[in-house]
Amino acid sequence: MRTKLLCAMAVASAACAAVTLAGALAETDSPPSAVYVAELHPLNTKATGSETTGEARFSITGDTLTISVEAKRLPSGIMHLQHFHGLKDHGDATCPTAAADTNGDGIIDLIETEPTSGTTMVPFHDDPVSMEILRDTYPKASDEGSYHYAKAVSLKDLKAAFAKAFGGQELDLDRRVVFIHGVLPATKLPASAASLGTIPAQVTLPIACGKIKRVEP
Ligand SMILES: [Cu+2]
Repeated sequence: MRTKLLCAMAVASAACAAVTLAGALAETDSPPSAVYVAELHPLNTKATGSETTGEARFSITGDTLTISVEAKRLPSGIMHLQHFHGLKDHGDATCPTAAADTNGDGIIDLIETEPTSGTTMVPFHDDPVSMEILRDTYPKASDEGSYHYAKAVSLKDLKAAFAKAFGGQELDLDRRVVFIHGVLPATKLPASAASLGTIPAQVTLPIACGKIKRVEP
């Protein structure tokens, strides 16, 4: 910004051109070394009443992993849990299909996602490195039912926290899936809709899922 202002005041000066060039080089100097993307597709649309979609993006530059999630058509005005899930045995996690509804209650609840998608691994809230799943700092959908989440973390710190929590496993982003959870508290769900511990099924109900794929380089 400052460079632009100075340049505007000293058009065509050689010093200005040099500064501008240096700035441009610095910007192109460090492209991300890897980018992973998950296209999020709706799940449990009968319960949500909306087709939640979005994109989760993982961009690595040096030691910085930037996690961002754009989501729309969410149940509005409430916080939504979001994580990547994965299999603990180095397997390749996939998003659940209709076949995951093994009890046939018309809902794919969190527990029914486990055979294909594994367990809850890394949370996307204000402190992913904490690995704490229960927090009140997940993004909240606007009244229009959308949110944008972005968080930069130290890749080294996240890898260490992950290895500690999951028996030395690597992050292996392209073997994971991203889930967004949560419907309005008043949403009627069958009593058979299972959840984690005492958390209401409305909080953990999966509403969108996407397989993480490496897109760059
Ligand atoms: Cu999750």
